[in-house]
Amino acid sequence: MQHDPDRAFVPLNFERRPEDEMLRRAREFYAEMDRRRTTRHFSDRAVPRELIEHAIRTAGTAPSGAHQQPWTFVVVGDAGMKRIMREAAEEEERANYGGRMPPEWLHALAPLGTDAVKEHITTAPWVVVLFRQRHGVNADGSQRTHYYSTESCGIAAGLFIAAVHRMGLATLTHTPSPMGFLSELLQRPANEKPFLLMPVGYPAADARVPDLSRKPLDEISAWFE
Ligand code: IYR
Repeated sequence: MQHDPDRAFVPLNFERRPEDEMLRRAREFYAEMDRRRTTRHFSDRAVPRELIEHAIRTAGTAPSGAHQQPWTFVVVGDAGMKRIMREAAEEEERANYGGRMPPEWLHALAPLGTDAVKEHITTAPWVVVLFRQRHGVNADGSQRTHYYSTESCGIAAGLFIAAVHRMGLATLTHTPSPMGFLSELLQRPANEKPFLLMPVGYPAADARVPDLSRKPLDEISAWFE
């Protein structure tokens, strides 16, 4: 590696723990994350802005290609903007559910109970739209390549979802398709592409989730020991 001697390195601030404590923490974190569920049913109860700020800060700790941090989190709490976003998303989704998605896709979605109605966009107090910066823009307006921006944004989204769950709120990963209308509505620059829309709030008192189970460890891993 070509190490640039002018770039500072600092000691890693790493906390060593006894193995029994590591195992306890690993179990506790898994148990907490395994309680996370995606629900489509949100309460309109207000959520302090500071909580969303913290979820975004946590997402921003994600590793990224060449540490380029190729993400912008656009946060919408404005009721009028949420209504316009919902209308635009529902228009696209009506086309999707009404024939643009092939039968195989509709069949795969059937157990999740999704449809073209996107009530969560107007009900949840906050809608966070994660934009992926396809490339950076230098001070002179020229383009700077961003490496692995899709993977980077996926990791950041995962941390955002974990942060939201950990603080006691719910979110939903929604990918209205196509999503281009969000760039225009939210006035994003041309280098940014909408990646994921995540309403954040309390689940509704009568929130329901599909009766799903998760694949066990042996189905999601392969080991060479
Ligand atoms: N974008 C549509 C369809 C949809 C697709 C997948 I893959 C899902 O897991 C859920 C929905 C929608 O948001 O309804």
